[in-house]
Amino acid sequence: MSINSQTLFDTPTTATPPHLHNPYLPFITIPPSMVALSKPALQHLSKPTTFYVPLIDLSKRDPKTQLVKACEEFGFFKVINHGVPVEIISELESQAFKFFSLPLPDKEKAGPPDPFGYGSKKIGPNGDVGWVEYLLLTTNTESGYQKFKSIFGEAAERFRCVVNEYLIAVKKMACEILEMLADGLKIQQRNAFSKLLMDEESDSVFRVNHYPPCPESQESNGRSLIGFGEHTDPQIISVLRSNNTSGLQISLEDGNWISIPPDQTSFFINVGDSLQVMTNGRFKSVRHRVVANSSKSRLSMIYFGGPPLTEKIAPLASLMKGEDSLYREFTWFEYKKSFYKSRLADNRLGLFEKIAAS
Ligand SMILES: O=C(O)CCC(=O)C(=O)O
Repeated sequence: MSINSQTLFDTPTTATPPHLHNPYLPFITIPPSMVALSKPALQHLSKPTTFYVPLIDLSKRDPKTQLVKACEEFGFFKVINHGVPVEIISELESQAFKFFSLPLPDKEKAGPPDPFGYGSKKIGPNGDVGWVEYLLLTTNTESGYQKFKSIFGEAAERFRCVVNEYLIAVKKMACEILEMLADGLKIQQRNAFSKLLMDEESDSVFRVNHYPPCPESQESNGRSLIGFGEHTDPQIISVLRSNNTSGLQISLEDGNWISIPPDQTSFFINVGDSLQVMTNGRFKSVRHRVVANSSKSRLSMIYFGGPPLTEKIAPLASLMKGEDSLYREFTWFEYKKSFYKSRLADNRLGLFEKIAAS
């Protein structure tokens, strides 16, 4: 069972300008539809149970069995000794903070996110909102950066270079993980998953989220606002790195929400819907969300490794061993079209499950 939107409630809170000195003044108007969690609900849902985030040390000789187990049990794990240079991560983070500290009208010149560019509060086209502002970029180098030239000037080029360096390193790590997973599943073709990210036409995206601090008491009567509503990632694999501000939560199979302690030196990996389908449900696409932090800014950077638009997504034959496919085949393009019509919290794979369709 996973938690549904009835355990959340809409907050008809209107703007209550809280802090005259709040550096995030443009954020103080809370849209009426912004979702908040009551304190008791949060405490109940984020039980400090005995859950430990699976920890994978990529410098160890053979973590494939651990990797497979983590993907089967939670669809979520943390990697250390990942080989992504700290300097690249720090530079990208500082460039991103620099961008988000610009006045709102300047940032808006890099918007709207149609689908790439700067966005604030609105997530997607179907009414989802969160206490977040973000940059959404394609991983195909050039497109999208024109929007930044007018505000970043010369710095736009440097920003593009740092994003590229970061993406090269993170994609390499993601592909290594996918290859170890294929090994762990005894798939002959080691690159069965990774080749989709390596493909020149790979439809991967990069997102930088900034969650300004959101003081609980005055803005929402002790309720904590949702920074990014619950959802699963549609692609194959997501690689998330954040600064040391908490907020990320994952949903366990029993519906409990677990807060994930931040760790700026590590990466967190999510299994996406497409990998769930390719493994015929053996790997779990993890449901997750972000709760706004009351005192500190959170900055997260996520690489979403996706397949080419024309790629057919279906369980790999070598994993079926006589089982029936749980999903009807679809192209990544069809899946994208379908999830762009949905809300964040919807069970978007549901439409492609064979049982649901019959
Ligand atoms: O910001 C985070 O930590 C996670 C955000 C997220 O889930 C997303 O952008 O899809």
